[in-house]
Amino acid sequence: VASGDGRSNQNGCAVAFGVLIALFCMVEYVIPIALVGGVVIAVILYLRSTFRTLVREPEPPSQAPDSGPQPAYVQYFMGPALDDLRAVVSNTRDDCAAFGKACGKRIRRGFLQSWPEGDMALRGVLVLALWAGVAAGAAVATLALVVHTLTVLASVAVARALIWTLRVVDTGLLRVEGITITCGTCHHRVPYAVYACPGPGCRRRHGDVRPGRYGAFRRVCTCGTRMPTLVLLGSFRMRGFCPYCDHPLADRTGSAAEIILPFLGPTASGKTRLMLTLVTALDELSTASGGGVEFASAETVQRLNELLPALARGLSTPPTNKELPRAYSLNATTGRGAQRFVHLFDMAGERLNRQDDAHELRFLGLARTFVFVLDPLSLDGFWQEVPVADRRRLSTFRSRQPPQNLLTETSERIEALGRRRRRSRVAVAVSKNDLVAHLPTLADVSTGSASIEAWLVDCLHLGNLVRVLRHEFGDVRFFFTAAVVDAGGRVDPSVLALARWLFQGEGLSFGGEAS
Ligand SMILES: Nc1nc2c(ncn2[C@@H]2O[C@H](COP(=O)(O)OP(=O)(O)OP(=O)(O)O)[C@@H](O)[C@H]2O)c(=O)[nH]1
Ligand SMILES: [Mg+2]
Ligand SMILES: [Zn+2]
Ligand SMILES: [Zn+2]
Repeated sequence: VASGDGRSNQNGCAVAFGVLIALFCMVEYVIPIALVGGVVIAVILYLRSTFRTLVREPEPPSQAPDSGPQPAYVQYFMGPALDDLRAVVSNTRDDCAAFGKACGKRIRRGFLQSWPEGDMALRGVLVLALWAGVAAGAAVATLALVVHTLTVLASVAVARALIWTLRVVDTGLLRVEGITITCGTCHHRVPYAVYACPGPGCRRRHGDVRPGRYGAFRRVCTCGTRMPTLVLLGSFRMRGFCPYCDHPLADRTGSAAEIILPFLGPTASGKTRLMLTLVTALDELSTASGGGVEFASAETVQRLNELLPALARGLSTPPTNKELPRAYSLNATTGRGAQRFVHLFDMAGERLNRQDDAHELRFLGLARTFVFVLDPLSLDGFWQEVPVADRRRLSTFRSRQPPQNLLTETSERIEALGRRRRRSRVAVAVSKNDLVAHLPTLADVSTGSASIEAWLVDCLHLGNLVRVLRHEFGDVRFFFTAAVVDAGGRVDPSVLALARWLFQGEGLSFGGEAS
């Protein structure tokens, strides 16, 4: 019995010793292994979730197009980056939790439930190791996610700051260069053109392509076509439309400052003819300086090609129709690199007489330079002096409406539209000079502005009109104009002089005297 007791004691000691060694091994190895395992698994789960979200998704644009008004993809840092961040965080968290749970289950089933009842210490160590691993993994995963979140947030902040800076710089550059966009059809000043997507077969329109929600330097249309956002990158090369009336804007609009030039005067005073010769004069001056003039819209090409041949053949220009005028848009450049969009507004005198339409003539409020056309033949004081022999011939060209009231009212209308007086300029073109220059009544009048002004005031009793003009405009200049071209198609020098004054005052300088 005694020996039997001793053996069982020995057995008991051996078991206790074995358990101790096992405990020691577990504490020494299992817990560190669990810790390392937890960390490695957390890192793997984090990397897997990041890889799945950022890399394995299809190439950017990785999201659906924006459901907002613009048919384009949202720029990555303006939205999707935060969605991806949310996805990485929640996926990593869910994966880690799932993995921790799965480990717990396995240990419970595989080890703890099949182990002998009495080995509480071993079970304790295993549970401890599991928790240590889970805790270490959770800590490392949390750390990785915090670093990830901070990095993404910092990148988003930097990218957004860059995009908005780009937008401010772009707007600033346009301001400094005085670049504006005016619709030639409805005469609205357009803050930014609507552009047609240049992608083949794509008819989508993009409202505001400036750097912002949809891209920094480029935006991606729903069809996948990349579109430049900045004038510097050539956004003006896309086809632009007016956001107010949906009509096409002038070609390359938005790439240079504009000159708005309204021609105002009574019916048959000579506005259309003067406008046509000014187009020719601008072309001559630009070409002579090393630049040139392009007609900037298909409509301009069509309408000017209808009118200009009459001028070359010395025929009469037809009366202008009474619709709201559509601009003749030209893109003029000089040899010195200056470029301007010139919008010429030629309206029927009859329409100008209608006071109730005043609010429709928005271009009057946008222009800084005006051409008032004054037919001397329409003034009774002048007509009386025309020799009877000439009257018959001249009466076919004569405007029947004296200009005083119309021009006075028009300048008051311009004033009311808020032009800053000191900056606006008016050229008074005393028209049809080729027809009347030889008449005795003009014998003593030179072609200088002061001389013409004195003649209008003293001989033709237009003192009141001249006073109103001097009051309403910062700069008033008087010209005699002969809206004719010679056999070689060259415009009369009087119109060249008018063109120089009109366009140089708006920043188109042609250099030395172009003959
Ligand atoms: N010879 C000559 N004819 C001119 C000149 N200016 C105008 N005319 C003629 O005068 C007539 C009226 O000229 P337009 O330019 O059509 O007049 P308008 O002011 O545009 O007239 P509406 O459009 O009806 O308001 C036409 O027969 C022109 O050919 C000019 O400087 N010289
Ligand atoms: Mg006309
Ligand atoms: Zn418009
Ligand atoms: Zn498109």
